[in-house]
This record gives sequence, C-alpha cells and structure tokens, in this order.
Amino acid sequence: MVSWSNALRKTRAVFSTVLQGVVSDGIAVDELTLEELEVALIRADLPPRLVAELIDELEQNQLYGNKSAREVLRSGLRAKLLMSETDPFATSVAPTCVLLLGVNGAGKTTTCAKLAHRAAGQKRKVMLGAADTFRAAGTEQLRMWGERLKVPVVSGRQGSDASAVAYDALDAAIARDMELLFIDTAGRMHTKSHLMDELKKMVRALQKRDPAAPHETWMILDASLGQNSLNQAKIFHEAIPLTGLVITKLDGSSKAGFLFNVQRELPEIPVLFTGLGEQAEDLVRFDADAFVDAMLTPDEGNASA
Ligand SMILES: Nc1nc2c(ncn2[C@@H]2O[C@H](COP(=O)(O)OP(=O)(O)OP(=O)(O)O)[C@@H](O)[C@H]2O)c(=O)[nH]1
Ligand SMILES: [Mg+2]
Repeated sequence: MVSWSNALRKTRAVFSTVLQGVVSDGIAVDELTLEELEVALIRADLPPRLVAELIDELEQNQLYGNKSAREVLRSGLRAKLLMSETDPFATSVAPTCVLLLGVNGAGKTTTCAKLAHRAAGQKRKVMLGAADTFRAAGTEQLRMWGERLKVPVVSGRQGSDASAVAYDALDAAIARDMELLFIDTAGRMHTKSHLMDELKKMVRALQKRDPAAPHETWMILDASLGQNSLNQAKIFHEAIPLTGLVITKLDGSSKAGFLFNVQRELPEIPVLFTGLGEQAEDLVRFDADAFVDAMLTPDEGNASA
C-alpha cells in the first residue's frame, strides 16, 4: 500500500530545498526563501491567491507572532481543506447505486475496482456494472478485475446500449440483494454534447428501475491534469449533479496542490477518495491532515499512510 508520504514525493520535490529553510523550527524566514517558497507553491499548482495569503501570514508571524514558520504553513494549508467525515459507503438504501464518470483515461475503471475491493474488505455485498460498451477492452478490463477480486460484474456486448447495461446491472444488484453497485462508464470529453446526453440517458434508464438512482454520482479526476480537470468537473456537474469526487494519480503528479483548487472552486462537492497508485488497495479516504503533512515533511521524515 502506497503511503501519503510516498505518493506526494513528486510534489514535494518541487519545493524540497526551499522547505528545508522553512521547516526548521524557527520563526524567521529570510526574504529569498519566502520568494522561493511562493514560486514553488505555485508550481505545485496551489491557487495563487492562497499562496499570497500564506506568504502574508508568514510575514505577519515573523513580525508579531511566535509560531514556527512550519506551523504557520501547516495550519494555513490545512485550514483551506475540507474533509467529509461521513462514510461514503454507509448509506441507508440498498443497493446504493454509484455512477462513476469522467474523461478518457482518468482512472474510472481502476477506481471502480478499487472501490469494490474496499467494499468487499468491509464485508459489504458489492457488484460492478460494466457500462463502458464503447470499447471491448473497457468491459474486459472490468471483468478481469471482478475475477481477481471475486466480485460479480454485469456487462454487455461491445457496441450495445450502455444505458441498457446500467439498467441490467441495477436490476441484478436488486435481485441479488447487493449493498453497493459501482457502475463504470466510458470516458467522455465534457465538450461532446452527444456524449453528455448519453450520460443523462443512462441516468433516466436507472431511474426506470429505481426512481432514486443513481444515489451517488462520483467524478474521477486525474490530478496530473490540473486546471483542465477542474473545468471538466464543472461542466459534468452542470450536466449531471455530482455528489463526490475521486482524485486519481496523486502519486504520479507534481501538482498535488491542485486539490486546493478543486476545493476552492467546487466546495459543494466533497473529495471522497484519492488514488495513490495502480493496485486495488491504492485507494484511500481523503485525509487533509495526512495530505498536508506529506506535503511539508522533508524526505527523511516519517509521515505515514
Ligand atoms: N499511478 C496511478 N495510476 C493510476 C491511478 N488510477 C488509475 N491509474 C492508471 O491510469 C490508467 C488509466 O486507468 P483506467 O482505470 O483504465 O482509466 P479509465 O478512466 O477507465 O479510462 P477509459 O475507460 O479509457 O476512459 C491505467 O494505467 C491505471 O493503472 C492512480 O491513482 N495512480
Ligand atoms: Mg475505463
């Protein structure tokens, strides 16, 4: 299992030398270090306004405060992050139908598998729906995960109607008394209106089986795409109201600061999980404290998962 500390290695590398100057326990930070810190935080994709606030806080603290610079930075960053305390799997309806969507290659299929693995580990009855009928490989990929994880997968033929597969999956989940159903969908660009219409059609199909479905709609966002991901999320959210976000590939990105942007611009949609690697177990609940620690702890430190 990948730890937060390992996952944020690339982001930390962006400002590791500058961090050494700030994370020592002193109050004072020289002007040059502050400037370097500002540049580094922006390169790590933090919103410029937040960076300006942080630098200002550090300067004020030097003049009037008594906290270590590190503590100012830590609490300043932490204060900007929201964390949802409710267990995303603990819902009152059964089966809870969760629709996963996002642009091509964001990590939807892998996240479906990771979520199923997590749910199965909690002894919940879980099923997967392979509603990516666009590519044969899409369905096959999820079926293979299902076999590996011993989780049932409802799928259709390539080219068949994705909405029909989604309906069948929900029907099967109800018939088999499942607690959770995760439905994988084909990757789609938010700019293609007919593909967005296809998603709306899928929602209507699910509602024919259960008027309250999908109970959750989670968008999968690739952290390495930075601001682009954010624009995508806004357009998806307009088409189909999102109830949660999963941020993938934080481990491969040097721009983990993107998370601050997400929360600043979409505060109403909680970040539920984060992908920290490619394996089934590499999905963790978003943990704001661990995240900030992992950003600020130099590499010989011991921030853990
Ligand atoms: N490092 C890392 N890789 C990830 C993560 N999540 C997914 N991937 C990788 O990203 C690639 C694409 O993942 P998929 O799950 O196939 O993405 P998708 O959104 O289903 O793609 P399409 O169905 O083609 O739109 C795969 O190589 C995954 O292993 C993550 O959190 N970290
Ligand atoms: Mg896929």
